[in-house]
Amino acid sequence: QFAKAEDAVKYRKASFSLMAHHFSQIGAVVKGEKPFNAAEVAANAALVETLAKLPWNAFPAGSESVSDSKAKAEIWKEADKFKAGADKLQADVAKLNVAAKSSDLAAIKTAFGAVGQSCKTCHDSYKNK
Ligand code: ASC
Repeated sequence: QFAKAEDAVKYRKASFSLMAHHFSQIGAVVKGEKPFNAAEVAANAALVETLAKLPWNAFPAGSESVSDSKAKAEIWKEADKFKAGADKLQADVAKLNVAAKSSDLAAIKTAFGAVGQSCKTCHDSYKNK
């Protein structure tokens, strides 16, 4: 899929950046910094659900040693646990998307919190500061 390890790093960073952007758009609404526009939240949640599928094939063996990557070696040492975290995130963002489509702000807040926890759990184990 990637000719060079650097290309995989670029790809996974790009997908995480886009995901963070669209997730934080929902975050602004959840935190009351932006008015609740249901269609906008739904559009962002749909994008997050799609984007959350992308990074996981971009962690090929050998890409742990790229210098501008924050990925920890544990990703490759605990591949099953890393995959479980990726699957959990995708299940959580699917729920966020369902909540977003319902236009129920309380449900969106709950689902948003679960996704954020999923992000954090993986970052704590697998991402360098
Ligand atoms: C974000 C973002 C993350 C997660 C994480 C949640 O908006 O960019 O990495 O939420 O901070 O704990």
